[in-house]
Amino acid sequence: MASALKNLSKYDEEHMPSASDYHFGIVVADWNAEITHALYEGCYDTLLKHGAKADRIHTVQVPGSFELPAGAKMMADRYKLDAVICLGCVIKGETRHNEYINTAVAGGLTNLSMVYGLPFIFGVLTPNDQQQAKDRAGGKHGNKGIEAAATAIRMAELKHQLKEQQGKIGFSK
Ligand code: DLZ
Repeated sequence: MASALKNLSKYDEEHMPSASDYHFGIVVADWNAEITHALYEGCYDTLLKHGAKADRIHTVQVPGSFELPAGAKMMADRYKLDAVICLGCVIKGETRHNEYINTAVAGGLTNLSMVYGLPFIFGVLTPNDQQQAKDRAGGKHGNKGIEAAATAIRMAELKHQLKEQQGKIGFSK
C-alpha cells in the first residue's frame, strides 16, 4: 500500500507489546538531516512511549543512507540488541543514484537480518522530492520513524516469543 494511503504514525497501539525489556540500536543517516532527524525524534519517542528504557537505546549517526548497513552491523557487533532501526531519506534526483543507494540499503539490511537472526528495520524514505519527504517525516502522511519503531518493537517481541513460547503466536485471542 502506498504511504499516501496509510498514515505512517498510525498503528495498533492497544496491542503493541511492551518494549521495557528490549535493547534497541538506532542508526541515523545525516544526508537530508532535516528529514532524518525528524524521523529519529518520532522513532525515539515511540520507543519510550512503549516502555523502552533510555539507557537501552543506542544511537549512532552515519554520513548517508548507503552507510546504514555498515553502521547497523557495527552496532550489532558492539551491543546485545533486540532490533536495529535504520533511518534515512534518499530523494530522487536527476540521476539514478537513488536506485543504487536504495537497492544497496534494502539488500544490506535484509542480509544482516538473515545472518544475525535479528530484525534490521528499513526506516528509509524514498521520496520523489523534498515535499514528499516532509509529508512522511511528521507531515500529512505521518512519520516513518514512528512506523519503524513500532515495527522494531513487534519484531523484538516476536523473536522473544519464538524463544520462550510454544504453539500458536499471533491471531490468538
Ligand atoms: C551521494 C548521495 C546523494 C546524491 N543523495 C543522497 C540522499 O538523497 N540520501 C542519502 O541518505 N544519501 C545520499 N548520498 C550519500 C550516500 O548515501 C553516501 O553517503 C555516499 O555516496 C558515500 O558513500
